[in-house]
Amino acid sequence: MSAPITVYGFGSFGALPDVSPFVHKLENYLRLAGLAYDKQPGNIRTAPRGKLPYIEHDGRKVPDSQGAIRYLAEAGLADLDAHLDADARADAFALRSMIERDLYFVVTYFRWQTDAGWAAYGPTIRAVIASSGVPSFLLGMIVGAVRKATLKQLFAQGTGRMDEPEIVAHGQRILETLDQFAGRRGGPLFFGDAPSTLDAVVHAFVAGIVEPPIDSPLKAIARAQTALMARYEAIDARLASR
Ligand SMILES: N[C@@H](CCC(=O)N[C@@H](CS)C(=O)NCC(=O)O)C(=O)O
Repeated sequence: MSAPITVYGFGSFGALPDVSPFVHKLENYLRLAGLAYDKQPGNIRTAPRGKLPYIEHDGRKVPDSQGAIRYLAEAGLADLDAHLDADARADAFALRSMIERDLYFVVTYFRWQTDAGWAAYGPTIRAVIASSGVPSFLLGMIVGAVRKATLKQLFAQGTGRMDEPEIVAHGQRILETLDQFAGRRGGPLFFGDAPSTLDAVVHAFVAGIVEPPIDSPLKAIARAQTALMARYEAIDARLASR
């Protein structure tokens, strides 16, 4: 029997297993691969790369959702992408990059920067930070500092310098591109009947847009992408059966 796997994340957000789509992706991957895991609250100050998620397995700490997925394949524990040919791998890499390095910041903007987003999301971040043991008299200050640091990242990355219509248009372009690709191959999942890493990624990020009680224009745009939503529902059903 293999050593247990522990996933370090932040904590749930309503129906989502974690506030972070990267933690959600990794949990999706493990569930789709049928690998049991334990979930623990992580600490970004002691996390191997100062970010969550990371996993612990067999005495090793492995940072980064994709790093953990690569490690699981190299350790012979699971490789959900073994069935992909070179063409599918190229598509999957391009789409994952677009989601994780572009759509992520659009989603971040609508959670952390807009007044409506922060009104809905801020209390969850406050609860996550409170559960890490921050004394209540410091809580407001720490939450404010974390929000400020996140907005600084958004500005440094570039999304924070765009005006809102540009951000919406960019998010729409990404969701429409995903919809195009979703309809390109036979379903029910992105690359046929067997799940892949891209299914885990798409599910986590689409869920992060359509499920939370955050009123952003992205929600209606995502819901209008029928091929993408069909894939999302199929992955969701697959996850529910695990
Ligand atoms: N490439 C990383 C990204 C992880 C990431 O950006 N995590 C964010 C939360 S969504 C984080 O830990 N942020 C803490 C910080 O930047 O201080 C992965 O795939 O795991």
